[in-house]
Amino acid sequence: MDTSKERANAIRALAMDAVQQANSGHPGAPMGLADVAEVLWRNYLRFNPKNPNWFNRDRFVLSNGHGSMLLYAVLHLTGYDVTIDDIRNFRQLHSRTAGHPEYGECPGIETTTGPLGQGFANAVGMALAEQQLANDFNREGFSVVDHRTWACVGDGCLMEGISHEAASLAGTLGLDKLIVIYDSNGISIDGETKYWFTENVANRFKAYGWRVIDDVDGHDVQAINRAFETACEPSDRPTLICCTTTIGYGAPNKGGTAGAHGSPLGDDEIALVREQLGWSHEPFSVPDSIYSEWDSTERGKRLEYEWKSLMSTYAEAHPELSSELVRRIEGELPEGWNETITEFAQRGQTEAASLETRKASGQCLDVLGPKVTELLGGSADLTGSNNTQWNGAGWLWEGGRYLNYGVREFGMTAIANGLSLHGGFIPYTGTFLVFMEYARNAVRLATLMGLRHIFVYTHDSVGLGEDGPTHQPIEQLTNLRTTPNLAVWRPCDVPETAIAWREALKRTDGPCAIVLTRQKTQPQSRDAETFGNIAKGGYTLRRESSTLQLILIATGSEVEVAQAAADQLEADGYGVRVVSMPSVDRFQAQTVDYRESVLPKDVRIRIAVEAAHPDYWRRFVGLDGDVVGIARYGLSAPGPEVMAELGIKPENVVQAAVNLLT
Ligand SMILES: Cc1ncc(C[n+]2csc(CCOP(=O)(O)OP(=O)(O)O)c2C)c(N)n1
Ligand SMILES: [Mg+2]
Repeated sequence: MDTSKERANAIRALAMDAVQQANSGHPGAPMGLADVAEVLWRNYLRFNPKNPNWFNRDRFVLSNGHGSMLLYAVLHLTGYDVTIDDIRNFRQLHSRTAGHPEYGECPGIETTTGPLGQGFANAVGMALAEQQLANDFNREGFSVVDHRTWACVGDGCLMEGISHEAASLAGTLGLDKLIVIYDSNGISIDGETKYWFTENVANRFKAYGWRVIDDVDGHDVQAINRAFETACEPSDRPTLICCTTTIGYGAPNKGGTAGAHGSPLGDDEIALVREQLGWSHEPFSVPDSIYSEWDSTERGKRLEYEWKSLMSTYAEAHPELSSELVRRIEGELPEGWNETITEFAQRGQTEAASLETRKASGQCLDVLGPKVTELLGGSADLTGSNNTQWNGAGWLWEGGRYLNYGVREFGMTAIANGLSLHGGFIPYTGTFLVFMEYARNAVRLATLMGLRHIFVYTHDSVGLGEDGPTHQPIEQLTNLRTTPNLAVWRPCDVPETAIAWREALKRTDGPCAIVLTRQKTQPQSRDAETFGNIAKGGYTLRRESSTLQLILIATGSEVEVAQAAADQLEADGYGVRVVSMPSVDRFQAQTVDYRESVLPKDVRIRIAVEAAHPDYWRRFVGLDGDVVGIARYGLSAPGPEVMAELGIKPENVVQAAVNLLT
């Protein structure tokens, strides 16, 4: 028998047997893609199974992540630290071979791609990272950053809107080392896609400016080889390879049908597959001869060794560039960055001025941008509104370090996740807070994967004014704050904004959302100790002048509302404290003693003030407190009028306080 078929059959058998054993999973895609994978991993993909993080490896993203058994099987066969027991434990509690290829749990998994289409965009980000690093660091004779990014996508990925966003931008950016393999099997969960997915995919990608290699028989090894050969020839465009495959290839009854997509084939059908493929081995048993043909450890070692040798001569020829590249690869921030932004925060304190926090954020970027070269920013066509382009950043299209993502929030966020996953960059991405929802699932995946990625969300409340309720966020802050592993900051003035940026950059195990106003906010005065407490996420901004009776908790633009209410209440003889809480998650991470010092348990009369949905704050104000918030959609009018009309004003806070105090 043709040995490549045998090697592919090893994937098929592992996939169908693991899914059968788990009684859960997707055998169809791995069985359909096995021939393509066999050619790719053995002949084209450059990787080192013994060092999955080798920086110059080719990246491979399985965007149709339900086919995870394809990946687990190939990682196992090529020599990664994925054992046959890992395969046996597919989808079991705490196993490394999780339901979808979850990032960080199994060596060789480049990203988490359960949600269809996002892997495509992640791959675009990875290819962009490679392109930009190559531009910055490669020198004559030293192509130290030089790898391809491969992605496999299914019908589902290409139906998803995000694939349109990401493919469109990838075409424009000319990501020539991006190669996407389309698993065209005409099947998705509901059955034959001819009833709901009929566009000409090849022409669609040609229209995006891609090189398209069409009509490749995904079960003909020669044809696949030829297609990959062509895809690796130099081009100025990304490449799409359309492979026609049979889902569940080898299964006589279920193959070619949705029945092979997402459930075990069943013992009878599996027996027939063994017969049809001529694979007589027991489940989870692969002959040594096939293992040794798959084994890529020697080749991988050699590839990495060659790169390391190149890096050491590069270090001699270009010592500064080389140490900068190594720093970037290791994800270490440059010396002095922290001092720079802290000084800026201090200056913001002493030279207090009324300013939009989005502009304060722009000023932070002005000081950080030139120094922190790994920052790669962009906005979904709201650059001037988000204040995300620092002075001198330059547009990416003219060789600068600022990317116009276009009006593509979801694509932007997932592409930037890819930049982060690749390494060498810390991306930040801007849009209006309300349009975070367009990007929502990519935000979620950034947190799930623990990525360094800073989300800049401006126009953070009804205070944005005339654009009206479609643009005025209400429930979004709660959404962000209840997202696990997301740091959220909603600063009230320049110093808080600068500290938010500092803390966001310090994070290495997850993303951060910085939520900013469109409108000006008043500067708050702080002594040195109070200033130092900003980084604790919540702190006493204003101390009561007599026995503490009431605590006002506020964030962002409502801190000044709370302050004005406190002026009035103090004048009326009440002891009122104002707590600024720019980051709830950060505050919650403080010691019990610290939290008690800010919010003493026995002070039960508390009012939270925030121009957003009130429910979130109940956890801090309890049943004896109150929230001045907004539980309806906004209104179109000048910002201050909308705020007042919806009750975000000092008089209302005073009234709520009096109600509770008397
Ligand atoms: C965003 C998103 N929507 C829905 C799903 C559920 N889902 C998983 S696979 C699938 C069908 C995918 O079809 P295709 O990509 O053609 O995969 P194939 O059946 O060919 O393996 C769906 C709807 C998902 N994982 N992600
Ligand atoms: Mg399909």
